[in-house]
Amino acid sequence: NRFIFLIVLCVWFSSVAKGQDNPNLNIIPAPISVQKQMGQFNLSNQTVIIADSINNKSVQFFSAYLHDKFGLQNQLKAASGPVSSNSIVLTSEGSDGLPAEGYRLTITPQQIKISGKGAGLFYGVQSLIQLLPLDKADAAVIPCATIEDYPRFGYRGMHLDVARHFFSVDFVKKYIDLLATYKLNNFHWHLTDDQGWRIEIKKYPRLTTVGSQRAQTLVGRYRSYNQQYDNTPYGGFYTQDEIRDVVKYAADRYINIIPEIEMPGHSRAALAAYPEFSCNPNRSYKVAETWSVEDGVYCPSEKTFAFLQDVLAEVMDLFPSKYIHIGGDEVAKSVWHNSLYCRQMIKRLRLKNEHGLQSYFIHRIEKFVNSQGRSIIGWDEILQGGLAPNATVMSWRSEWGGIAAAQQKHNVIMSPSNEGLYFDFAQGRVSAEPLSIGRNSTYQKVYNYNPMPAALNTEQQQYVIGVQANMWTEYIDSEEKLEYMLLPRLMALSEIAWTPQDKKNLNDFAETRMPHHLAWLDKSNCNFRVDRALGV
Ligand code: TNX
Repeated sequence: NRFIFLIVLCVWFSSVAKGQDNPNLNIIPAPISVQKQMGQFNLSNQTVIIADSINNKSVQFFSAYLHDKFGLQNQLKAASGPVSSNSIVLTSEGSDGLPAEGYRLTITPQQIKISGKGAGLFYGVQSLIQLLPLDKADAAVIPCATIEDYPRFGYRGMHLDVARHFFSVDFVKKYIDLLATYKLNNFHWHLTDDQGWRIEIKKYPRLTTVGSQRAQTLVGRYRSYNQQYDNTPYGGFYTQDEIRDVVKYAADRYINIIPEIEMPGHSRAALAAYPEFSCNPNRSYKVAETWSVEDGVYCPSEKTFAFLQDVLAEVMDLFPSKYIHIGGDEVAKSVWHNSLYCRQMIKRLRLKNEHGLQSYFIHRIEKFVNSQGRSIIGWDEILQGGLAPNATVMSWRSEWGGIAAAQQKHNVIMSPSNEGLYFDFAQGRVSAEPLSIGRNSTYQKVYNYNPMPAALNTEQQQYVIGVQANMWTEYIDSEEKLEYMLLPRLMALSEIAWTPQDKKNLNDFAETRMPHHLAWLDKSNCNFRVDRALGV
Protein backbone atom coordinates (compact mmCIF):
# COMPACT_ATOMS: atom_id res chain seq x y z
CA ASN A 1 0.00 0.00 0.00
CA ARG A 2 2.74 2.42 1.03
CA PHE A 3 4.76 1.53 -2.04
CA ILE A 4 1.91 2.29 -4.42
CA PHE A 5 1.26 5.44 -2.50
CA LEU A 6 4.84 6.59 -3.05
CA ILE A 7 4.46 6.06 -6.77
CA VAL A 8 1.27 8.11 -6.76
CA LEU A 9 3.13 10.83 -4.93
CA CYS A 10 5.96 10.80 -7.50
CA VAL A 11 3.56 11.03 -10.43
CA TRP A 12 1.86 13.91 -8.73
CA PHE A 13 5.09 15.76 -7.92
CA SER A 14 6.31 15.37 -11.47
CA SER A 15 3.08 16.81 -12.84
CA VAL A 16 3.38 19.77 -10.47
CA ALA A 17 7.04 20.17 -11.43
CA LYS A 18 6.09 20.25 -15.09
CA GLY A 19 4.04 23.29 -14.18
CA GLN A 20 0.71 21.69 -14.96
CA ASP A 21 -2.24 23.76 -14.08
CA ASN A 22 -3.85 23.44 -10.67
CA PRO A 23 -6.85 25.69 -11.24
CA ASN A 24 -8.56 24.76 -7.99
CA LEU A 25 -5.46 25.02 -5.79
CA ASN A 26 -5.96 21.51 -4.41
CA ILE A 27 -9.26 22.45 -2.81
CA ILE A 28 -11.88 19.68 -2.51
CA PRO A 29 -14.70 20.26 -3.18
CA ALA A 30 -13.76 22.55 -6.07
CA PRO A 31 -14.92 26.11 -5.35
CA ILE A 32 -17.27 28.10 -7.57
CA SER A 33 -14.50 30.44 -8.62
CA VAL A 34 -10.75 30.63 -8.01
CA GLN A 35 -8.54 33.40 -9.36
CA LYS A 36 -4.86 32.84 -8.82
CA GLN A 37 -2.59 35.83 -8.30
CA MET A 38 1.15 36.43 -8.07
CA GLY A 39 2.83 36.31 -4.70
CA GLN A 40 2.35 34.55 -1.42
CA PHE A 41 1.39 35.05 2.20
CA ASN A 42 3.76 33.76 4.86
CA LEU A 43 1.98 32.36 7.87
CA SER A 44 4.09 32.32 11.02
CA ASN A 45 3.85 32.69 14.77
CA GLN A 46 3.82 36.46 14.24
CA THR A 47 0.64 36.30 12.16
CA VAL A 48 -2.27 37.75 14.11
CA ILE A 49 -5.78 36.35 13.77
CA ILE A 50 -8.32 39.15 13.83
CA ALA A 51 -11.98 38.26 14.24
CA ASP A 52 -15.35 39.92 14.79
CA SER A 53 -15.53 37.73 17.88
CA ILE A 54 -12.64 35.58 19.08
CA ASN A 55 -15.14 33.14 20.60
CA ASN A 56 -16.61 32.40 17.19
CA LYS A 57 -16.59 28.62 16.49
CA SER A 58 -14.71 28.99 13.20
CA VAL A 59 -12.08 31.21 14.80
CA GLN A 60 -11.57 28.74 17.63
CA PHE A 61 -11.40 25.85 15.18
CA PHE A 62 -8.83 27.61 13.02
CA SER A 63 -6.51 28.62 15.81
CA ALA A 64 -6.72 25.15 17.40
CA TYR A 65 -5.88 23.61 14.00
CA LEU A 66 -2.82 25.83 13.53
CA HIS A 67 -1.70 24.90 17.00
CA ASP A 68 -2.26 21.14 16.70
CA LYS A 69 -0.88 20.69 13.19
CA PHE A 70 1.85 23.33 13.05
CA GLY A 71 2.59 24.10 16.67
CA LEU A 72 1.71 27.75 16.01
CA GLN A 73 0.41 30.02 18.73
CA ASN A 74 -1.11 32.95 16.96
CA GLN A 75 -2.45 35.90 18.84
CA LEU A 76 -6.24 36.26 18.61
CA LYS A 77 -7.53 39.81 18.46
CA ALA A 78 -11.03 41.24 18.30
CA ALA A 79 -11.43 43.46 15.24
CA SER A 80 -11.20 47.15 16.05
CA GLY A 81 -9.36 49.98 14.39
CA PRO A 82 -7.11 49.59 11.37
CA VAL A 83 -6.09 46.07 10.40
CA SER A 84 -2.38 45.42 10.61
CA SER A 85 -0.40 43.54 7.99
CA ASN A 86 0.59 39.91 8.54
CA SER A 87 -2.92 39.17 9.71
CA ILE A 88 -5.71 36.76 8.95
CA VAL A 89 -9.08 38.42 9.25
CA LEU A 90 -12.21 36.34 9.87
CA THR A 91 -15.29 38.47 9.52
CA SER A 92 -18.88 38.62 8.39
CA GLU A 93 -18.06 41.94 6.73
CA GLY A 94 -17.89 41.63 2.95
CA SER A 95 -20.13 38.58 2.80
CA ASP A 96 -23.31 40.35 1.78
CA GLY A 97 -25.00 38.95 -1.27
CA LEU A 98 -23.48 35.51 -0.88
CA PRO A 99 -25.84 32.52 -0.88
CA ALA A 100 -26.24 30.53 2.37
CA GLU A 101 -23.04 28.86 3.57
CA GLY A 102 -20.98 30.95 1.13
CA TYR A 103 -17.67 32.71 1.76
CA ARG A 104 -15.05 34.91 0.11
CA LEU A 105 -11.39 34.19 0.68
CA THR A 106 -8.80 36.77 -0.38
CA ILE A 107 -5.10 36.07 -0.01
CA THR A 108 -2.61 38.90 -0.60
CA PRO A 109 1.02 39.04 0.55
CA GLN A 110 0.01 41.31 3.47
CA GLN A 111 -3.22 39.75 4.59
CA ILE A 112 -5.70 36.92 4.33
CA LYS A 113 -9.34 37.74 4.67
CA ILE A 114 -12.24 35.34 4.98
CA SER A 115 -15.70 36.87 4.75
CA GLY A 116 -18.65 34.70 5.68
CA LYS A 117 -21.44 34.21 8.16
CA GLY A 118 -21.87 31.12 10.34
CA ALA A 119 -21.15 28.01 8.30
CA GLY A 120 -19.82 30.19 5.48
CA LEU A 121 -16.97 31.44 7.64
CA PHE A 122 -16.24 27.86 8.69
CA TYR A 123 -16.04 26.69 5.07
CA GLY A 124 -13.71 29.57 4.26
CA VAL A 125 -11.49 28.31 7.06
CA GLN A 126 -11.63 24.76 5.62
CA SER A 127 -10.52 26.03 2.22
CA LEU A 128 -7.69 28.02 3.75
CA ILE A 129 -6.55 24.99 5.74
CA GLN A 130 -6.41 23.00 2.50
CA LEU A 131 -4.00 25.61 1.09
CA LEU A 132 -1.52 25.07 3.92
CA PRO A 133 1.55 22.96 3.20
CA LEU A 134 1.47 19.35 4.33
CA ASP A 135 4.58 19.59 6.40
CA LYS A 136 4.97 21.24 9.73
CA ALA A 137 7.00 24.35 9.07
CA ASP A 138 7.68 27.58 10.93
CA ALA A 139 6.55 29.65 8.01
CA ALA A 140 3.75 28.25 5.93
CA VAL A 141 3.58 29.62 2.41
CA ILE A 142 0.12 30.25 0.99
CA PRO A 143 -0.35 31.26 -2.67
CA CYS A 144 -2.21 34.49 -3.38
CA ALA A 145 -5.71 34.07 -4.76
CA THR A 146 -9.28 35.26 -4.63
CA ILE A 147 -11.94 32.65 -4.06
CA GLU A 148 -15.69 32.96 -4.01
CA ASP A 149 -17.65 29.91 -3.05
CA TYR A 150 -20.98 28.46 -1.98
CA PRO A 151 -22.63 25.03 -2.18
CA ARG A 152 -24.82 23.55 -4.89
CA PHE A 153 -27.01 21.64 -2.37
CA GLY A 154 -28.17 22.64 1.10
CA TYR A 155 -28.14 19.04 2.31
CA ARG A 156 -24.77 17.27 2.06
CA GLY A 157 -24.85 14.07 4.06
CA MET A 158 -22.81 11.09 5.10
CA HIS A 159 -24.20 8.13 6.99
CA LEU A 160 -22.69 5.63 9.38
CA ASP A 161 -24.18 2.34 10.54
CA VAL A 162 -22.96 1.67 14.08
CA ALA A 163 -25.46 -1.16 14.64
CA ARG A 164 -23.82 -3.91 12.60
CA HIS A 165 -20.45 -2.90 13.97
CA PHE A 166 -19.90 -0.45 16.78
CA PHE A 167 -17.47 2.48 16.60
CA SER A 168 -16.16 4.41 19.59
CA VAL A 169 -16.96 8.04 20.39
CA ASP A 170 -13.39 9.02 19.55
CA PHE A 171 -13.59 7.37 16.18
CA VAL A 172 -17.00 8.91 15.42
CA LYS A 173 -15.40 12.29 16.11
CA LYS A 174 -12.59 11.51 13.68
CA TYR A 175 -15.25 10.60 11.11
CA ILE A 176 -17.04 13.89 11.79
CA ASP A 177 -13.75 15.76 11.31
CA LEU A 178 -13.45 14.24 7.84
CA LEU A 179 -17.01 15.28 7.00
CA ALA A 180 -16.18 18.83 8.11
CA THR A 181 -13.01 18.93 6.00
CA TYR A 182 -15.11 18.14 2.95
CA LYS A 183 -17.85 20.64 3.79
CA LEU A 184 -20.60 18.12 4.49
CA ASN A 185 -23.25 19.39 6.87
CA ASN A 186 -25.28 16.36 7.91
CA PHE A 187 -24.17 13.20 9.69
CA HIS A 188 -26.82 10.49 9.54
CA TRP A 189 -26.21 8.26 12.54
CA HIS A 190 -27.82 4.83 12.07
CA LEU A 191 -28.19 3.88 15.74
CA THR A 192 -30.47 0.86 15.76
CA ASP A 193 -30.90 -2.25 13.68
CA ASP A 194 -31.53 -6.00 13.94
CA GLN A 195 -27.94 -6.56 15.04
CA GLY A 196 -27.76 -4.01 17.82
CA TRP A 197 -29.37 -1.07 19.67
CA ARG A 198 -26.70 1.52 20.33
CA ILE A 199 -28.29 4.47 22.15
CA GLU A 200 -29.12 4.61 25.85
CA ILE A 201 -32.83 5.20 26.51
CA LYS A 202 -33.47 5.88 30.19
CA LYS A 203 -37.06 4.67 30.24
CA TYR A 204 -36.21 1.33 28.61
CA PRO A 205 -32.88 0.12 30.00
CA ARG A 206 -33.14 -3.33 28.40
CA LEU A 207 -32.69 -1.72 24.97
CA THR A 208 -29.02 -1.45 25.83
CA THR A 209 -28.49 -4.10 28.53
CA VAL A 210 -29.99 -6.70 26.19
CA GLY A 211 -30.35 -5.03 22.79
CA SER A 212 -26.78 -3.78 22.43
CA GLN A 213 -25.23 -7.23 22.84
CA ARG A 214 -25.12 -10.17 20.46
CA ALA A 215 -23.87 -13.59 21.45
CA GLN A 216 -21.72 -14.10 18.35
CA THR A 217 -21.20 -12.76 14.86
CA LEU A 218 -21.20 -14.37 11.46
CA VAL A 219 -17.74 -14.66 9.99
CA GLY A 220 -17.39 -13.86 6.30
CA ARG A 221 -20.01 -13.66 3.64
CA TYR A 222 -23.68 -13.97 4.50
CA ARG A 223 -24.76 -16.19 1.62
CA SER A 224 -21.94 -18.72 1.89
CA TYR A 225 -23.15 -22.31 2.22
CA ASN A 226 -20.80 -22.98 5.11
CA GLN A 227 -21.63 -20.24 7.57
CA GLN A 228 -19.37 -19.87 10.57
CA TYR A 229 -19.64 -17.79 13.70
CA ASP A 230 -16.88 -16.37 15.84
CA ASN A 231 -18.38 -17.54 19.18
CA THR A 232 -17.46 -14.18 20.66
CA PRO A 233 -19.98 -11.86 22.32
CA TYR A 234 -20.06 -8.42 20.69
CA GLY A 235 -21.62 -5.18 21.83
CA GLY A 236 -21.47 -1.51 22.60
CA PHE A 237 -23.65 1.56 22.95
CA TYR A 238 -23.45 5.31 23.58
CA THR A 239 -24.61 6.79 26.87
CA GLN A 240 -26.76 9.90 26.67
CA ASP A 241 -23.84 11.98 27.93
CA GLU A 242 -21.66 10.64 25.14
CA ILE A 243 -24.36 11.44 22.61
CA ARG A 244 -24.62 15.02 23.86
CA ASP A 245 -20.86 15.35 23.63
CA VAL A 246 -20.82 14.13 20.02
CA VAL A 247 -23.75 16.38 19.07
CA LYS A 248 -21.85 19.39 20.37
CA TYR A 249 -18.63 18.30 18.69
CA ALA A 250 -20.47 18.10 15.37
CA ALA A 251 -22.30 21.41 15.90
CA ASP A 252 -18.95 23.11 16.49
CA ARG A 253 -18.15 21.99 12.94
CA TYR A 254 -21.51 23.07 11.50
CA ILE A 255 -22.62 19.48 11.18
CA ASN A 256 -26.14 18.50 12.14
CA ILE A 257 -26.59 14.94 13.37
CA ILE A 258 -29.69 13.11 12.18
CA PRO A 259 -30.38 10.16 14.46
CA GLU A 260 -32.05 7.14 12.92
CA ILE A 261 -34.32 4.91 14.97
CA GLU A 262 -35.43 2.10 12.67
CA MET A 263 -39.11 1.14 12.50
CA PRO A 264 -41.22 -0.81 11.92
CA GLY A 265 -38.64 -3.27 10.50
CA HIS A 266 -34.98 -3.84 11.33
CA SER A 267 -36.06 -4.00 14.96
CA ARG A 268 -34.86 -7.38 16.19
CA ALA A 269 -32.51 -5.95 18.81
CA ALA A 270 -35.35 -3.93 20.37
CA LEU A 271 -37.65 -6.95 20.30
CA ALA A 272 -35.01 -9.12 21.95
CA ALA A 273 -35.25 -6.64 24.83
CA TYR A 274 -39.03 -6.10 24.72
CA PRO A 275 -40.84 -8.90 22.84
CA GLU A 276 -44.18 -7.44 23.93
CA PHE A 277 -43.89 -4.90 21.10
CA SER A 278 -43.88 -7.63 18.45
CA CYS A 279 -46.90 -9.43 17.05
CA ASN A 280 -45.68 -12.68 18.63
CA PRO A 281 -45.04 -11.74 22.25
CA ASN A 282 -44.53 -15.38 23.20
CA ARG A 283 -41.73 -15.83 20.76
CA SER A 284 -38.23 -15.21 22.00
CA TYR A 285 -36.10 -12.98 19.81
CA LYS A 286 -32.33 -12.87 19.72
CA VAL A 287 -30.26 -9.90 18.66
CA ALA A 288 -29.41 -10.91 15.09
CA GLU A 289 -26.02 -12.53 14.53
CA THR A 290 -26.04 -12.53 10.75
CA TRP A 291 -26.73 -9.95 8.04
CA SER A 292 -29.93 -11.04 6.36
CA VAL A 293 -33.06 -8.90 6.37
CA GLU A 294 -34.66 -10.14 9.58
CA ASP A 295 -38.25 -10.61 10.65
CA GLY A 296 -37.94 -8.23 13.59
CA VAL A 297 -40.97 -6.04 12.97
CA TYR A 298 -42.93 -4.00 15.52
CA CYS A 299 -46.61 -4.70 15.90
CA PRO A 300 -48.70 -1.60 15.12
CA SER A 301 -50.40 -1.73 18.53
CA GLU A 302 -51.15 1.16 20.90
CA LYS A 303 -48.57 -0.30 23.28
CA THR A 304 -45.90 -0.11 20.59
CA PHE A 305 -46.77 3.44 19.58
CA ALA A 306 -46.53 4.54 23.22
CA PHE A 307 -43.12 2.87 23.47
CA LEU A 308 -41.83 4.43 20.26
CA GLN A 309 -43.05 7.87 21.29
CA ASP A 310 -41.21 7.56 24.59
CA VAL A 311 -38.06 6.54 22.75
CA LEU A 312 -38.38 9.34 20.20
CA ALA A 313 -39.02 11.89 22.95
CA GLU A 314 -35.70 11.01 24.57
CA VAL A 315 -33.99 11.01 21.16
CA MET A 316 -35.36 14.46 20.30
CA ASP A 317 -34.19 15.70 23.65
CA LEU A 318 -30.64 14.67 22.76
CA PHE A 319 -30.59 15.73 19.11
CA PRO A 320 -31.65 19.27 18.14
CA SER A 321 -31.90 18.15 14.49
CA LYS A 322 -34.95 19.33 12.56
CA TYR A 323 -34.98 15.89 10.91
CA ILE A 324 -35.45 12.60 12.72
CA HIS A 325 -34.92 9.50 10.56
CA ILE A 326 -37.44 6.77 11.28
CA GLY A 327 -36.15 4.12 8.88
CA GLY A 328 -39.08 2.46 7.14
CA ASP A 329 -37.03 0.19 4.87
CA GLU A 330 -37.27 -3.53 4.23
CA VAL A 331 -40.24 -4.31 6.48
CA ALA A 332 -40.88 -8.07 6.43
CA LYS A 333 -44.58 -7.70 5.59
CA SER A 334 -45.11 -11.46 6.00
CA VAL A 335 -44.92 -10.94 9.77
CA TRP A 336 -47.99 -8.69 9.63
CA HIS A 337 -49.65 -10.90 7.04
CA ASN A 338 -49.39 -13.86 9.40
CA SER A 339 -50.73 -11.94 12.38
CA LEU A 340 -54.45 -12.10 13.12
CA TYR A 341 -54.21 -8.78 14.96
CA CYS A 342 -52.77 -7.07 11.87
CA ARG A 343 -55.23 -8.64 9.45
CA GLN A 344 -58.12 -7.43 11.60
CA MET A 345 -56.54 -4.00 11.85
CA ILE A 346 -56.23 -3.78 8.06
CA LYS A 347 -59.95 -4.56 7.79
CA ARG A 348 -61.01 -2.23 10.56
CA LEU A 349 -59.06 0.70 9.14
CA ARG A 350 -60.20 -0.20 5.59
CA LEU A 351 -56.62 -0.42 4.39
CA LYS A 352 -55.77 -2.26 1.20
CA ASN A 353 -53.01 -4.48 2.50
CA GLU A 354 -49.80 -4.54 4.54
CA HIS A 355 -48.45 -1.59 2.54
CA GLY A 356 -51.42 0.40 3.81
CA LEU A 357 -50.61 -0.70 7.33
CA GLN A 358 -47.01 0.43 6.94
CA SER A 359 -48.23 3.79 5.67
CA TYR A 360 -50.60 4.03 8.66
CA PHE A 361 -47.67 3.27 10.96
CA ILE A 362 -45.47 5.99 9.46
CA HIS A 363 -48.35 8.52 9.47
CA ARG A 364 -48.84 7.93 13.21
CA ILE A 365 -45.16 8.39 13.94
CA GLU A 366 -44.94 11.46 11.74
CA LYS A 367 -47.85 13.06 13.58
CA PHE A 368 -46.03 12.64 16.86
CA VAL A 369 -42.69 13.88 15.53
CA ASN A 370 -44.37 16.88 13.89
CA SER A 371 -46.17 17.66 17.16
CA GLN A 372 -42.72 18.10 18.70
CA GLY A 373 -41.75 20.56 15.99
CA ARG A 374 -39.60 18.12 14.01
CA SER A 375 -39.87 16.36 10.63
CA ILE A 376 -39.33 12.77 9.60
CA ILE A 377 -37.07 11.30 6.95
CA GLY A 378 -37.70 7.75 5.78
CA TRP A 379 -36.15 5.36 3.27
CA ASP A 380 -38.00 5.23 -0.04
CA GLU A 381 -40.25 2.31 0.98
CA ILE A 382 -42.33 4.86 2.90
CA LEU A 383 -43.86 5.68 -0.47
CA GLN A 384 -45.68 2.33 -0.33
CA GLY A 385 -49.34 2.77 0.58
CA GLY A 386 -49.00 6.58 0.44
CA LEU A 387 -46.51 9.07 1.86
CA ALA A 388 -47.05 10.74 5.21
CA PRO A 389 -47.89 14.42 4.51
CA ASN A 390 -44.61 16.08 5.52
CA ALA A 391 -42.12 13.27 5.07
CA THR A 392 -38.76 13.65 3.36
CA VAL A 393 -37.73 10.65 1.27
CA MET A 394 -34.23 9.20 1.17
CA SER A 395 -34.00 7.49 -2.20
CA TRP A 396 -31.73 4.46 -1.81
CA ARG A 397 -32.87 1.62 -4.07
CA SER A 398 -32.43 3.85 -7.11
CA GLU A 399 -33.39 7.40 -8.08
CA TRP A 400 -36.97 6.41 -8.75
CA GLY A 401 -38.29 6.74 -5.22
CA GLY A 402 -36.86 10.24 -5.08
CA ILE A 403 -38.32 11.14 -8.45
CA ALA A 404 -41.75 9.91 -7.41
CA ALA A 405 -41.57 11.80 -4.11
CA ALA A 406 -40.45 15.07 -5.78
CA GLN A 407 -43.34 14.73 -8.22
CA GLN A 408 -45.60 14.55 -5.16
CA LYS A 409 -43.96 17.73 -3.82
CA HIS A 410 -42.02 15.99 -1.08
CA ASN A 411 -38.45 16.81 -0.20
CA VAL A 412 -35.92 14.27 -1.37
CA ILE A 413 -32.37 13.30 -0.51
CA MET A 414 -30.66 11.32 -3.24
CA SER A 415 -28.68 8.32 -2.07
CA PRO A 416 -29.07 5.74 -4.82
CA SER A 417 -27.14 2.50 -4.29
CA ASN A 418 -26.97 1.82 -8.03
CA GLU A 419 -25.24 5.14 -8.68
CA GLY A 420 -22.30 4.47 -6.40
CA LEU A 421 -23.50 6.11 -3.20
CA TYR A 422 -23.27 2.89 -1.21
CA PHE A 423 -19.80 2.93 0.28
CA ASP A 424 -20.18 -0.65 1.51
CA PHE A 425 -19.79 -1.71 -2.14
CA ALA A 426 -16.34 -2.69 -3.41
CA GLN A 427 -14.13 0.07 -4.83
CA GLY A 428 -12.81 -2.12 -7.60
CA ARG A 429 -13.12 -5.69 -8.79
CA VAL A 430 -15.00 -7.44 -5.95
CA SER A 431 -12.58 -10.37 -5.82
CA ALA A 432 -9.55 -8.08 -5.70
CA GLU A 433 -10.93 -5.94 -2.88
CA PRO A 434 -11.33 -6.69 0.85
CA LEU A 435 -14.51 -8.58 1.74
CA SER A 436 -17.48 -6.33 1.04
CA ILE A 437 -21.20 -6.68 0.45
CA GLY A 438 -20.33 -7.06 -3.24
CA ARG A 439 -21.37 -4.93 -6.19
CA ASN A 440 -19.26 -2.01 -7.25
CA SER A 441 -18.73 1.67 -6.58
CA THR A 442 -15.50 3.32 -7.67
CA TYR A 443 -14.78 6.93 -6.77
CA GLN A 444 -15.08 7.71 -10.48
CA LYS A 445 -18.61 6.35 -10.46
CA VAL A 446 -19.47 8.43 -7.41
CA TYR A 447 -17.92 11.48 -9.06
CA ASN A 448 -19.86 11.04 -12.28
CA TYR A 449 -23.21 10.89 -10.54
CA ASN A 450 -25.37 13.99 -10.87
CA PRO A 451 -27.86 14.06 -7.96
CA MET A 452 -30.37 16.12 -9.92
CA PRO A 453 -32.40 13.68 -12.03
CA ALA A 454 -33.08 14.80 -15.59
CA ALA A 455 -36.57 13.32 -15.25
CA LEU A 456 -37.66 16.23 -13.03
CA ASN A 457 -38.78 19.59 -14.37
CA THR A 458 -37.52 22.85 -12.85
CA GLU A 459 -40.43 23.13 -10.46
CA GLN A 460 -39.95 19.56 -9.21
CA GLN A 461 -36.18 19.92 -8.94
CA GLN A 462 -36.48 22.29 -5.98
CA TYR A 463 -37.58 19.32 -3.88
CA VAL A 464 -34.22 17.62 -4.29
CA ILE A 465 -32.56 19.15 -1.25
CA GLY A 466 -29.34 17.21 -1.52
CA VAL A 467 -27.33 14.07 -1.63
CA GLN A 468 -25.85 11.54 0.78
CA ALA A 469 -23.68 8.43 0.75
CA ASN A 470 -24.30 5.51 3.08
CA MET A 471 -21.83 3.41 5.01
CA TRP A 472 -23.37 0.10 6.04
CA THR A 473 -21.03 -1.90 8.21
CA GLU A 474 -21.99 -5.55 7.92
CA TYR A 475 -18.55 -6.27 6.48
CA ILE A 476 -16.70 -3.35 8.03
CA ASP A 477 -15.46 -4.48 11.41
CA SER A 478 -12.50 -2.18 12.07
CA GLU A 479 -11.63 1.51 11.96
CA GLU A 480 -8.91 0.88 9.44
CA LYS A 481 -11.31 -0.84 7.06
CA LEU A 482 -13.93 1.84 7.56
CA GLU A 483 -11.45 4.53 6.54
CA TYR A 484 -10.43 2.43 3.56
CA MET A 485 -14.06 2.22 2.43
CA LEU A 486 -14.66 5.92 3.07
CA LEU A 487 -11.67 7.34 1.24
CA PRO A 488 -11.28 8.65 -1.34
CA ARG A 489 -14.99 8.20 -2.17
CA LEU A 490 -15.92 10.79 0.48
CA MET A 491 -14.00 13.38 -1.58
CA ALA A 492 -16.01 12.51 -4.68
CA LEU A 493 -19.23 12.75 -2.67
CA SER A 494 -18.28 16.18 -1.39
CA GLU A 495 -17.69 17.46 -4.90
CA ILE A 496 -21.02 16.22 -6.26
CA ALA A 497 -22.76 17.75 -3.24
CA TRP A 498 -20.98 21.11 -3.39
CA THR A 499 -19.61 21.89 -6.84
CA PRO A 500 -21.94 22.83 -9.72
CA GLN A 501 -22.29 20.14 -12.36
CA ASP A 502 -20.64 22.23 -15.08
CA LYS A 503 -17.57 22.89 -12.92
CA LYS A 504 -16.91 19.22 -12.18
CA ASN A 505 -13.81 17.81 -13.84
CA LEU A 506 -12.78 14.24 -13.11
CA ASN A 507 -9.23 14.70 -14.39
CA ASP A 508 -8.53 17.74 -12.27
CA PHE A 509 -10.13 15.99 -9.29
CA ALA A 510 -8.42 12.63 -9.60
CA GLU A 511 -5.03 13.55 -10.99
CA THR A 512 -4.28 16.94 -9.47
CA ARG A 513 -6.15 17.41 -6.22
CA MET A 514 -6.89 13.94 -4.89
CA PRO A 515 -3.22 12.83 -4.61
CA HIS A 516 -2.52 15.90 -2.50
CA HIS A 517 -5.38 14.96 -0.19
CA LEU A 518 -4.21 11.36 0.04
CA ALA A 519 -0.81 12.65 1.13
CA TRP A 520 -2.55 14.81 3.73
CA LEU A 521 -4.55 11.81 4.99
CA ASP A 522 -1.38 9.80 5.23
CA LYS A 523 0.13 12.46 7.49
CA SER A 524 -3.10 12.59 9.48
CA ASN A 525 -2.96 8.89 10.37
CA CYS A 526 -5.88 8.02 8.23
CA ASN A 527 -6.20 4.98 6.03
CA PHE A 528 -7.52 5.14 2.46
CA ARG A 529 -7.59 3.18 -0.77
CA VAL A 530 -5.00 3.93 -3.40
CA ASP A 531 -6.11 3.87 -6.99
CA ARG A 532 -3.56 1.64 -8.69
CA ALA A 533 -4.40 3.06 -12.10
CA LEU A 534 -3.16 6.46 -10.97
CA GLY A 535 0.26 5.26 -9.96
CA VAL A 536 1.15 2.36 -12.25
C1 TNX B 1 -30.07 -2.28 2.54
S1 TNX B 1 -30.27 0.74 2.55
C2 TNX B 1 -30.35 -1.77 3.79
C3 TNX B 1 -29.38 -1.94 4.90
C4 TNX B 1 -28.22 -2.77 4.46
C5 TNX B 1 -27.77 -2.35 3.08
C6 TNX B 1 -26.55 -3.05 2.59
C7 TNX B 1 -31.36 0.34 3.52
C8 TNX B 1 -32.31 1.37 3.80
N1 TNX B 1 -31.40 -0.93 4.03
O1 TNX B 1 -30.03 -2.47 6.02
O2 TNX B 1 -27.18 -2.61 5.39
O3 TNX B 1 -28.82 -2.61 2.17
O4 TNX B 1 -26.06 -2.47 1.40
